[in-house]
This record gives sequence, structure tokens and C-alpha cells, in this order.
Amino acid sequence: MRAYSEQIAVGVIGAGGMGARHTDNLHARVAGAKVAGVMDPNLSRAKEVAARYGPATVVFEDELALIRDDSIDAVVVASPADTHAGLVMECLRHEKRVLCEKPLTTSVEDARKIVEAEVELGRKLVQVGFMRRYDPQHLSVKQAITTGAIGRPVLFKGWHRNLAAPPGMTSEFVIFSAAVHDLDAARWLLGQENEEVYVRGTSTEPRSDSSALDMQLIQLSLGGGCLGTIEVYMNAAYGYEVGVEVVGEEGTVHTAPGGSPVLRRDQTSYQRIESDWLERFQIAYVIEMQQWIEDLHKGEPTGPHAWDGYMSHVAVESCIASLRSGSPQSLPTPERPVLYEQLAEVEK
Ligand code: ISE
Repeated sequence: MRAYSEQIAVGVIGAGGMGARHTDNLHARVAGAKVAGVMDPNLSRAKEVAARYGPATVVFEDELALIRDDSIDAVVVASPADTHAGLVMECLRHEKRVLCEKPLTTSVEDARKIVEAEVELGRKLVQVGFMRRYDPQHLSVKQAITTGAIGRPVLFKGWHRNLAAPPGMTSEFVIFSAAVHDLDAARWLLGQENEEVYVRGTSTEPRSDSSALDMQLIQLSLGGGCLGTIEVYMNAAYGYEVGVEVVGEEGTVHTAPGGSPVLRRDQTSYQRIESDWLERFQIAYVIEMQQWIEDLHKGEPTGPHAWDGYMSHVAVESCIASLRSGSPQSLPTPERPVLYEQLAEVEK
């Protein structure tokens, strides 16, 4: 395994909104690392982002060249979802640690191959960008559950709203790109696996510019007798909002709405609502990156691992099957390799 110097040299693939957010955080808000390389198929965009960090940041024209380059210690993958599997596998071939944005892959088979490759290596090199696991509000909810403050959890309720759907959004995209976060949050917060899903959707057409099902409701059954609902609405129009409530036998815990101050005036209360995930989860992205870098200095990453990425995709695939068939779907129960002992290792 590579020995890192004081500053881990990170190469970032993808210089769009998410990639640039990670490079900015690495450069300005995270200790123990530097942005050593940036790659984006849009070369001028890559150059523009790299220029923020000075001449020592190399612009790569090829993502495989970045992964293979000896000067790059670890990789962040923030490119489009369908490129993730190939890039993560290449990192594993070169035994480089990789923080891959969600979803880990776009198929269960590819996620399984990543798990098998790690098991073969006998080490966890992959972390998946489920940033909610680092969000202080979600962590407080998790703490209330694990300390027993609400008693045995019986119901998970998640809501997830986007200001406006991206162009070309499909009904499947809503599940694999958006609901994947909520499916992971349910199993992580409750410490239970998703067992059955039932998904229905509706389209806000003609208000929305496509007939894709931009509002979807997922009903869940989890191990341990817990039920759940997840609402994903891609064209909510008023802002970006993510929230969760867990109802227990002795109480309930939920995230609070927004982090902005509440202004009260003229018998009215005002609070700004964030516009997107970059704004809502900025603190979570910084903590996620800082923790990942600290973990790399110490040893193995402690965040959501390849098995979590795989299990989230198992749930995604079952949700897509349910949406298409109109009936509930039971999730398969693959055996967890010993490499991934705990259901959820991020307790911080
Ligand atoms: C987007 O792709 C993300 O990754 C965000 O985290 C998620 O909240 C949003 O719904 C997705 O569209």
C-alpha cells in the first residue's frame, strides 16, 4: 500500500459542480491533502478549476492517465454516474484509494464486481459519497436512535425535494440518482436492511417539461419490523429540501428545517430555503472529505464502503422493478463478506 507524505496528493476526475466543490474543499478547508490533479473531458473547464490551486495542480486529459500516474496518491470520482464503475475498478487495479460520488455504479452487477475485487485484495479502498452520513442534523437523528432516546424505531419518513429536475430526467434517474440517498439513509439510520419496496409515481406534466414520473413515493419494509416512506419530488419549485423523521415506540426525532436564521417581521416569519445540495450539504461535504483524508493517513476509510454502495444499488434496482411492474418487490439478501462486518460503520 502507498505510504502518504504529509499532504496526500488527490486527483479529482470531473470538474463539474460536485467535482469543483470537492477540489475547493480539499484546497481550502481540509488539512493533510492537496489537489494534485484535475481531469474533465471539457479541458477548458478542467484548466479553469485547476488554475485556482496554482501551477502544481496538473491538468490531465485522460482519466485513466490520472489514476495510473505515480504522483497521484488517491482519487475522487465526480464524473457522470455511468463512468463510475470503470474508474473505481481502475483505482482498485492500481491499489489506490478512491472516494466515488453516488451512485457507486449504474448496475448491481458492476457494484458486485467492485465488492469482489476488494474482497480479493482483502482491503477496503473504496468509499461512496453518501454525504448525509456526515451531516450534523442526520448524525443527531442517528444518535437519538442509537442511544435509545426514542425507543425501538417503528417508522422511517424521508422527504427529498429538488428545485427543478435536470434536463432529460427519466423516472429511473429519480431512483438511482436521488432516492439512492434516502434508501441508504434508511438502512444507515436504522441499522436495518431494506427488505421490501413498493414504488408509485406521478408526473407534474405539463408543468414539468417531460412525462417522467417526477414525484415518487416509496413504501419500505425494513428488517426488525420497521416501516418507511420516502417521498422524492424533483420539481418542487420552492427550493431544495431533505428531511427525515424516525418514529419510535417512546418518542420521535426529526431534522429541523434549514440552517438559516428565522427572520420575523410584520406578523410573518421568513426563513431562506437552500437551492441545491451543494448549499444544503456544504458542511457535510467538508466533514466527509476531512474524515476521508484523516482515515487515509491512519489506515482504512471508515465511511460508507463498497458494500453500502452495492446494497443501495440492490434497493435501487428493486425500486425500478416495482415502479415498472406496479407491485411490491422483495429485495434479495446477499451474504455480506466478512470484510464489511458492520451494517453501518459511520457513527461519527
Ligand atoms: C443530485 O444528483 C444529488 O446527488 C443530490 O445529492 C440529490 O439530493 C439530488 O436529488 C440529485 O438530483
